[in-house]
Amino acid sequence: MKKIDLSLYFVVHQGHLTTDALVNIVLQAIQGGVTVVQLREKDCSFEDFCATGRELLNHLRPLRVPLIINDRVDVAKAIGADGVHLGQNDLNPTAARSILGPEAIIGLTVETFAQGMQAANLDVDYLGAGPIYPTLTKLDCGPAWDFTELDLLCKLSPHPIVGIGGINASNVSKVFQTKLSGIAVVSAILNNADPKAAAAELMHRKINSRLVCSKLRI
Ligand code: TZP
Ligand code: MG
Repeated sequence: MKKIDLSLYFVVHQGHLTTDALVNIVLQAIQGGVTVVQLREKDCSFEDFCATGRELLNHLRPLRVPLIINDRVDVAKAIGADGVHLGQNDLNPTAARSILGPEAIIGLTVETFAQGMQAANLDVDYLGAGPIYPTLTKLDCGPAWDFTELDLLCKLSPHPIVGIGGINASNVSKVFQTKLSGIAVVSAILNNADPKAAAAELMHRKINSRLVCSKLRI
């Protein structure tokens, strides 16, 4: 069984940043508590995606922080990334597993409770449930999750679940009243002038929220 700490999952894209600047932000965020990094590039050539991915890998491997590639199994395979994150319309997880092998971390997006339950028998390592809240970072996603359904899925699913979409310091405590294993964020860290402090604040609020829940036995 692969061990992956999903507590604070940072999804990044290069945008106008240089690769050095992106790496710098990621390293600061890791100092603040980020446990997994995903490289998510939507308009990027295979070569550029691989080049940025390799640079991140060079820095993340010594820190033992996994690098997940969004959508592109070919990129993940080419650079030897730790895994891939797949949407419902990407290559299916079974095919991805046969390409990447048993050690690869494979994540799958679920936008509905039904998709979450359908994933029960799939050979994936975690589910990404989103959006938790509406977000400007991804405009083409479905409606936000209902928290009661989300919590039920967390209880029934054999896979750990990460919540994504619109999560920030002001709502993370509420998000962690659910049974989610972790949260995934883009803008809450990437758009913050101090990525380390932003990550640390999210982790701090998670810990406090879980402490309150356990005291109240929620
Ligand atoms: N999938 C669902 S919402 C989302 C993705 C990739 C974007 C999350 O970005 P942010 O800035 O944390 O809302
Ligand atoms: Mg996708």
